[in-house]
Amino acid sequence: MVDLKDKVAGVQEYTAESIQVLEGLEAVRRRPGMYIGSTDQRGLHHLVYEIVDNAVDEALAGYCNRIVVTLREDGSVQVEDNGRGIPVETHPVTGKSALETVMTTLHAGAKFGNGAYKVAGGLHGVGASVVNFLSQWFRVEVRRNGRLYRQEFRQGRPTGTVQDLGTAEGTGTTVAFLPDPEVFGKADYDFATLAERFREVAYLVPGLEITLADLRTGEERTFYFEGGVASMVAHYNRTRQPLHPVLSLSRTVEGVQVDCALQYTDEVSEAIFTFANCIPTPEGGTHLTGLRSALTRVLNDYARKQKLLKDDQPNLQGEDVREWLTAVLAVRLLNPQFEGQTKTKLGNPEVKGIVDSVVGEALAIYLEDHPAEASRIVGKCLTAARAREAARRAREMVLRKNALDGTSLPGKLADCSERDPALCELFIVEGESAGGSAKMGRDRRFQAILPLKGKILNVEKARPDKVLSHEEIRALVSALGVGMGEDINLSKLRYHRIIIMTDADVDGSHIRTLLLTFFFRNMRPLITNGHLYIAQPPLYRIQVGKQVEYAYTEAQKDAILKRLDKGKGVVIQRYKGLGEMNPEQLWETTLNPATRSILQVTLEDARRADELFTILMGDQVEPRKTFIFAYARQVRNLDV
Ligand code: 0RA
Repeated sequence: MVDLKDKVAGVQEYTAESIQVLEGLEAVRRRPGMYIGSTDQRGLHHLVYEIVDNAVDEALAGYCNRIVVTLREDGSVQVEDNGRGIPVETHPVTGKSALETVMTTLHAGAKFGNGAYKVAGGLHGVGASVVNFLSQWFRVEVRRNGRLYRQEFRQGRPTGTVQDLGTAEGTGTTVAFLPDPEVFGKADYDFATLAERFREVAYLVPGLEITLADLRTGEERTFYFEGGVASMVAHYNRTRQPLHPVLSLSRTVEGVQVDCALQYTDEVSEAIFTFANCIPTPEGGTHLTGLRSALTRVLNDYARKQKLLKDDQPNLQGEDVREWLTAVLAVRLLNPQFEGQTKTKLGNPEVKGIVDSVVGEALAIYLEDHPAEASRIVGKCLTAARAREAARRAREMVLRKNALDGTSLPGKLADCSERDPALCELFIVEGESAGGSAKMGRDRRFQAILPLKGKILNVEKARPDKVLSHEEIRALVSALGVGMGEDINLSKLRYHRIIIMTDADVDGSHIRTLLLTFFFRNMRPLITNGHLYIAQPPLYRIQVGKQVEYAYTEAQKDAILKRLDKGKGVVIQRYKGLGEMNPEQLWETTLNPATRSILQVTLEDARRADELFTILMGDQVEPRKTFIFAYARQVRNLDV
């Protein structure tokens, strides 16, 4: 913080106001970037816009129709307008002229304008004083009351009061300034950039003529458009084939002036340019939201009413009604709120509804009155909707293909470390808890685990055409890496043994049936090449003392019990599901190649599963129970 007392000491004649003025000046010179964004070429252009915008305000107020901007050899800029002239009369309280106050007080414009400046522009509204503060020299000449006045400044400080230079004709203001080389270095303006902005302003203020003259190069451009935003749309579309004449409207509702022009063309490229008080709003805001909402609503209403959109067709979406559109939307309001990253987004909430209703009404009337044009426009929107749908489907295909090609492995897969597929096994495990045990119990060097959610097979999802929409099945396909159907590529198979491991109950056999059917229909070569197996977990655990044995069938259980001495106290545990086994038991009984038994699936097995699938879909319970043991060939103690 600056200590005011230190500053004021010994300068007793300073008033409170003059201290404030000095503070503003010093703040701006210390941190110019805070006020004009940067001190490069953009900042330099910003200075020019700031002064021009003041003249534009005078034009918007209806008092000025000509502005001449001159870039001079020495790097200085002159902005001349034919408005009323900035007041030079002395203010009774401050004892200063309005001119000096505006040029030496931060944000004076708003305070000073008070109604006279009804719609204040100013790119960021920092005011002419900032330009003055950042200029080596700054000179204002005013023609007013039949006389010519002048006041000059150096680095923001007046070198004297307003001088009366004698009689003069007309009215107007001429500001000339040299951006301070201490701040900006050598002034380097870009003619094209400045010209584009002035072209824009000329569209937005119809009837205003703006000339940009560059004395360094001799270049000169003059912009003048009577047609306003409609001219802007026509200009933008000059290389396109329009579907109808430019539709434009200008209305003021509740103090908000809305100027909008739009035209559909046969070229796909949404182009909507929005402005608030002549300032571009590339970040959009409430005015743009209102316009978009009106377009979508009115075009849908019209298309429905005219039966161009059938009852069973979904509504046109926002993007559909903008795809072929060029539009300019300019609003003017008293207190614009600029928001967003770069303060180029209009925030005033009331503007949305106003733009929506004003534009909606005009568009609805236009469509009603011009049926031929209307059907051309709606036709384009429908085309856009169809294209959007087609694009969505194509995108889905690509994503699905990508998800299935094995380049991206599913997150739930616990892969093995071995990279030789001939040595690798994939266990497809039913249920989260069994999946957990399997992950812990496996030999992670060559055994991978893919857990499937328990309720994988409900009848609806098992419908053949829906199977692939099942996330679990997609995970399986991408884990295997071979693709499916006609594109199947066995050389990409990531595991040479694929082992289905499900509970020995109805749900388990249900899931096996689904998986077998799926493999039969979509990956048959996996079966014919002997890659597909079914794990066989034990049904019983039989313990006598420290001796433990497992039985995989009822007959086995009986044989074991017969062999054992029953007097010692036999403990028999019946496994109802894989989840009841801890990791060690699972390894011992079902995973360990040295001790487990697995069943190799034959094509005939799968074919019958496929047949059975239909039965299962028919909800017959009985065949499910016995199905798997009926036609799977048992392979015991298969060596790795
Ligand atoms: C407010 C009041 C009056 C003139 C202006 C603003 C004005 C400001 C600028 C800035 C650049 N050129 C300008 N031209 C005019 C005068 C009001 C009156 O005369 O009654």
